[in-house]
Amino acid sequence: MKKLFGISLTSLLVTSLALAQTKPLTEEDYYRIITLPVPEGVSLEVGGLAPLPDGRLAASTRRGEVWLISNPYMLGSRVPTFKRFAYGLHEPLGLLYRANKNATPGSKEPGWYFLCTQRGEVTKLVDTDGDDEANEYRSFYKWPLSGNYHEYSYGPVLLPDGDMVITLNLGWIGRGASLAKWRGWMLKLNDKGEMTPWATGLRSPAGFNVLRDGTIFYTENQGDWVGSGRMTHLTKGAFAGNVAGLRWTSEPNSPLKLKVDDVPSTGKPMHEVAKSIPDLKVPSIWFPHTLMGISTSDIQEDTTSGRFGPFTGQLFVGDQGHSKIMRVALEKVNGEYQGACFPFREGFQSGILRMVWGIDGSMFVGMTSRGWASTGKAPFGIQRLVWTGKTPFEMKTIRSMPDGFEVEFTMPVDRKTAENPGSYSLNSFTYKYHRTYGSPIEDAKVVPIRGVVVSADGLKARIVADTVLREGYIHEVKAEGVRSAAGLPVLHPTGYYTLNAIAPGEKLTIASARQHDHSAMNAMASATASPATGKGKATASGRSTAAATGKPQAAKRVTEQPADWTNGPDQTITLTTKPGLKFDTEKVEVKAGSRVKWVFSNNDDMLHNCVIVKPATANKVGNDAMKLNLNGPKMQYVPNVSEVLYHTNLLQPETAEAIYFVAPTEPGEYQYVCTFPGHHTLMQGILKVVK
Ligand SMILES: [Cu+2]
Repeated sequence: MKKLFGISLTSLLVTSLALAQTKPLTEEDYYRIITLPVPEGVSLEVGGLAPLPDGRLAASTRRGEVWLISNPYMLGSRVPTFKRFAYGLHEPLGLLYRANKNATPGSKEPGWYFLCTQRGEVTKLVDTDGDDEANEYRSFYKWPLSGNYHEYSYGPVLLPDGDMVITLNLGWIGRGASLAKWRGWMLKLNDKGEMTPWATGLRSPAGFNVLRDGTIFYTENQGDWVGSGRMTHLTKGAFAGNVAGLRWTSEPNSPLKLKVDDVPSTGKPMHEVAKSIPDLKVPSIWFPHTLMGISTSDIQEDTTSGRFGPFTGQLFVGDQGHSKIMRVALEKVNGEYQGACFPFREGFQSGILRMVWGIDGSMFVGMTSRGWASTGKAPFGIQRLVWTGKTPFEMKTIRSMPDGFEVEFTMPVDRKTAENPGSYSLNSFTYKYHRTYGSPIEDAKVVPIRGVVVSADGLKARIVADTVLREGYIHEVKAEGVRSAAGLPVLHPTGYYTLNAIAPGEKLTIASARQHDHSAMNAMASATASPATGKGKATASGRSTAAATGKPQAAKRVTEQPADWTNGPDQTITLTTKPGLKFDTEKVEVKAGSRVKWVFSNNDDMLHNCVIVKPATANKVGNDAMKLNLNGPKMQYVPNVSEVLYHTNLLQPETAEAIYFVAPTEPGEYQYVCTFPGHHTLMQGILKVVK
């Protein structure tokens, strides 16, 4: 009787829990985005953000202005007010507030000033008369420019010893190029404006920061010599991978001597190549392209002592193209940083370039989309990210173990699901290191799981692999089946651990659970289709099978003129690209049933494809492409769905491809679209088929 009662009480509890969870919790329940209203006429394309100790926030813009924003916290429901502090600057992509050491009580010295980085110099902006407008623009440190449009300059970032660092973007001439001195470098500046070259191998170093312990990290975007987004620890003399900056290593003050010709473009993984090039610094974190974002930006260490939630000491990394923020948990193994990245918060209004802490431990996020598209549709803006006080159920961190990984959760787990190896999956893969733009996912393998041991406090799960893990590889760790003690699924059940070195220590003795086949299948399924649990309906089985084979559909991409087209094509259409994620032509007309030669020429500085789809399906197909996950690159981001009629492959910058097809016989407004993740909403056109 007692037992029966116990059971019914349990089932009652389960029922009420299930009821309480009919509306699944989302990121919004834990971190709220608050939009700062921007006055009419202010183009707040944020290049730099600097919080002032008095609670104001300063923003430098790509239009060359610096704005002082009062009450950015919108206290008392009051709107923030904007005051223009400086103008006429050349695309300042960084802003630093500095207290003036010479301002003693009673002196006429202003108490503070800004340093901002224009394309060609770091400039000191001083308001000498206290009216909140700069009346001195003093050159602090200068460098030459070639005039190439891609020569962005960023910083400065203050180091704990009072020195500063800046970074100089490579120019773009169909590949990254260092056309003027120190392009592709991080430079260190002291208080007097004296420069020491610090590190090179940089390509597009918009995001860099220093941790409290003085460690300098920078983030890199996919490109030539960069298989995917990544974050690298820049020690003095480090070479981070792109060869263009090595042009300047013969300069007497260069901290390294490595030359361009010393770095072979073999396509072997970076960690392999690094074995024979000691200066080559492998990243601490890889952000797998499109799975974690597409263009990394700013880095911020959580120094809020818990005011921003349970991730104190971890890093947040912005993403321009996906308008989102990722989270990074680092650890040191054999004296070097490595660790895991996780999704954190998406849904910002524009492309994220800057993130800074407000005085209340909330985060200001500065955005701009110009020149690059982003998921957020606004052209610019500032939003504030505020923790609601609720702790999300997350994988807080992943640690390397001699025989697998240890996942630490933010809250105690439900033991039954957490101890089941079927609740997890592990995959490993790497990228090519070569002069080509980007890389497919290389050498992917499912890692079988031998067993899982949950700690006594229910906060940690040790996942023991049934094989030796591969050093240098990225490991995808999924915990989709795990529930918290309160029954919640993991808010973001996927993390990517960059396993440069396997941590030393004791291995666990666990008898093999003979789960291999089962867990391997789970892993494949979750890598190819939408998540088995949570959002998204299961996809048709035919599609996931095709996706698993990873083969593009040959008949939809014919690259040689068919033999029976003896008179050639009836029509040749040539399309190219425009900056800002556009095709150069937005409407093309062909005759129904005619023979078409379709030439797509990618003259942009990033990867694109061209996919011809049925009327009104471009957005649907674009979304399908995003869901290809680990299989996306090898499928050219072309989903195997009936809406896709014809397509090119994913094209490298400065390459072209011609495809041949017979136009649909049914007239209508068909569409062409680039399905590279993040592009499809902007990069579309109409293919009008007429009788
Ligand atoms: Cu594209």
